[in-house]
Amino acid sequence: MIPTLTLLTLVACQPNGTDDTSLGPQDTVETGAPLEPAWEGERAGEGFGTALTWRGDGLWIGAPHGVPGRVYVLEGDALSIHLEGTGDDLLGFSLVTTSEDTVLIGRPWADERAGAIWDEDGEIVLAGSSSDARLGGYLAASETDLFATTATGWASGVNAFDAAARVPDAITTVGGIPVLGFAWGDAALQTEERSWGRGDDTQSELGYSLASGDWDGDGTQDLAVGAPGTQRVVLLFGSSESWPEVLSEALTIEGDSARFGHALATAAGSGDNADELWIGDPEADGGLGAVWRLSSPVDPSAVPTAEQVFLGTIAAAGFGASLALSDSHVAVAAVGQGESTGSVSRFSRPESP
Ligand SMILES: [Ca+2]
Repeated sequence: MIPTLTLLTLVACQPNGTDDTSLGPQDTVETGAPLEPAWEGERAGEGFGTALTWRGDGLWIGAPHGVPGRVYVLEGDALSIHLEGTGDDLLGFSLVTTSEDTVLIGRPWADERAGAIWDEDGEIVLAGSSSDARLGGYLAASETDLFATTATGWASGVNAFDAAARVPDAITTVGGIPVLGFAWGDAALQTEERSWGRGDDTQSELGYSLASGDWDGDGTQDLAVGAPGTQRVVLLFGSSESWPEVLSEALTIEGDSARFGHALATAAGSGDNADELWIGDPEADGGLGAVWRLSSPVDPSAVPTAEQVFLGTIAAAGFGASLALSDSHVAVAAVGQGESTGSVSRFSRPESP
């Protein structure tokens, strides 16, 4: 029996509904000049930028919705096709860079939707157990293990976890523990030992996006959970006990844009021990899309502020649908809709405020 805890009870004691919790209108910060306007995909509707990951100075870009799926690599100013899948396989729907600096690639519709994980040479690292297993929709890497979502949970080498829920919308690891996010249904978050409900707010899409990092710089990993349906991001702070057995704090950050929290990304902090949390909304500002950064380190006893760092320039392009941070750069995808090719912008990473 999995104990269930409602997140809303966790956040109910936090300051809420005051001016301090609202981002309010903000100007774009002029600290991150784009190195180039953008790089575009080659095929209409291929979903260029659906997934992004950095390895060193190279940016890996998934374009899963073309047939076949494709992975591009941007090195310097040169964009090249690195891998193509076979058929309608969604190659590149997910990407992750491991602690050993290898890039792994999800291919969730491969082989009658059994799914597979490829290494960067197109060799199979892990394959789905049966048709419709959909292995590899999303990927997460801990220091030692790779976790891939399946149609009902996650798989990792010989281990698998069936959450008996819908197809997960997100996965991350916190302190080595895999956490699944579900935007709909009773459970918003689930680990092997515990699940968190979404309470009465059934439209919040709490669990749509996840990111882990040490937001307060206390040496213990924390979790950020996006709720873009209600323009919120919830922070769960780990304790010195093993996560997630004890949650010392929960904070809710409220945005005033359309889908604040749609995308989350972690950036290793500069100058202190805390990580930075970056937040994307592809529908912000009348459809231009925007990207925010939380002030760092976060004080768990106060609602953190978020500054808008980048603002999209093309309506309905979906700028901010996905994000990836390296030590020196920020990549932001405008995945686009319909027949759009999608594009990815690369920015110098602004100094921490
Ligand atoms: Ca922490």
